[in-house]
Amino acid sequence: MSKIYIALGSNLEEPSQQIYKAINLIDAIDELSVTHTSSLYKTKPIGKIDQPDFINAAVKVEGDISPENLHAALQDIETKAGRIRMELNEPRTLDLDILLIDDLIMKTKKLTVPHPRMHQRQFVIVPLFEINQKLNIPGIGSIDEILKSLPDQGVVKI
Ligand code: PH2
Ligand code: MG
Ligand code: MG
Repeated sequence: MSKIYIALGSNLEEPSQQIYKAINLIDAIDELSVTHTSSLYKTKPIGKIDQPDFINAAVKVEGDISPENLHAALQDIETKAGRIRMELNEPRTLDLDILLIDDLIMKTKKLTVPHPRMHQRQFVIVPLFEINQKLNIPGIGSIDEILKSLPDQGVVKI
């Protein structure tokens, strides 16, 4: 049974509803169950800043699924939410990013685990810390050290 952490984000078309719906759809994936859900956070956009604020959250899921099938299943949910893939960091109805799969470190053309930018983003680390304060990010370090190292990026629990 793998322990998997997924980040959720939305800044278009009722973002909070997008996040709640996505959590239900992740739980509905045959091989997986959602075991922990963070609060929702209102967050300032990082990267391209002239876009609406985001709602972000994180979930822990357990189950047996290959990284490739998990990635495909999450992309399916993004597509169902009406996500149109444009440029990196554009506004989106739904973004589902695999953060961690156990202690796995992997890099393919489609997928890098741990997520390569997760430790730079308060909108990922704050919800993740809420659901597990003891996490270790393989190759990077403990989540409490990462959290302490991050500057304020405008992340507010709602
Ligand atoms: N996602 C991005 C880029 N910037 N900023 C916030 N606050 N939240 C996000 O989910 C986000 C972002 C690319 O995936
Ligand atoms: Mg993302
Ligand atoms: Mg993504």
